[in-house]
Amino acid sequence: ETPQASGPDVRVERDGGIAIVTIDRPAALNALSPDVLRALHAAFESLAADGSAVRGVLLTGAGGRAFVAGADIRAMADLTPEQGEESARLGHRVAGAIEGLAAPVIACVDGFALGGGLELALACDFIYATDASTFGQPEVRLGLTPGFGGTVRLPRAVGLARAKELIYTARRIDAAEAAAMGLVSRTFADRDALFEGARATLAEIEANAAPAVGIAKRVLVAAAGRRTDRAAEIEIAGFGDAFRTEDMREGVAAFIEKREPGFTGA
Ligand code: CO8
Repeated sequence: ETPQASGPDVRVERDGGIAIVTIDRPAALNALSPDVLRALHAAFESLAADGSAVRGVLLTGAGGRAFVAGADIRAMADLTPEQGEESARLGHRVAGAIEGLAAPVIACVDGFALGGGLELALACDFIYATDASTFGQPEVRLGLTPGFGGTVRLPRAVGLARAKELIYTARRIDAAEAAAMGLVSRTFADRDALFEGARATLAEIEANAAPAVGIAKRVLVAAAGRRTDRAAEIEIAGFGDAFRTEDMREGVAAFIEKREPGFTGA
């Protein structure tokens, strides 16, 4: 694994087509200060600039206790309403960079994923977690509201009623409960198993046509929350786009010729 971009709070390592982005601020349980958010944004922008060389991303937190324990509460204490909006906007820009990356991003949660931390995980394509992980939207206990996508993506993940219950109660739930409600896709006994499982999933994805995976992600992100007719149009356009790719010709030809496809990513 080779370090790629390194800041004080966010590390990016590359291992072949896989990038591992680590939020490394364990003394504050990886809380999202404005600096961390800017470094995350820069990390995902730099991965996007690498184009098709990046086939999958694992996003995680360092220190063994937290994925991310939320936005940095100390940094929010004295903000004006306008500055509060601006910090939420910065969070949304990070979510946009994650959702805008063609390659899938798996949130690898080992420990607390609270507030802005859960919202960051929700901006990823799906969430894998260790059994010891904890999830929640504790904002209202601080007099805050979710500001980094919690009211947008949490209802999509778990349904409106469960999202309301989690947000209004500020209740923390464990990985088993999070998995039962569909918030977490898979749970693992420990951190090693978590990364082994996440890498195995990325390898499964990597065997498929990269342009098709990228189009599917773009369509899924763009269609989320849209009216059926609009979502259908987005899907139809994406389906057409797949026909522009060499990998689509190769995948279909390989099926007809009863052989394994040789995808090139073109
Ligand atoms: N911000 C800043 N510092 C934090 C945060 C945080 N969110 N969470 C933990 N820390 C710090 C603690 O202050 C402590 O620092 P120190 O040692 O200097 O006192 C250190 O991390 C360790 O934390 P604890 O001693 O509290 O550890 P415990 O094991 O006792 O408790 C908890 C762990 C339960 C996770 C506890 O730390 C906690 O409740 N943290 C806050 C969780 C929270 O409320 N998060 C939501 C924040 S609000 C939010 O995320 C809004 C999102 C919208 C923002 C939009 C833009 C990003």
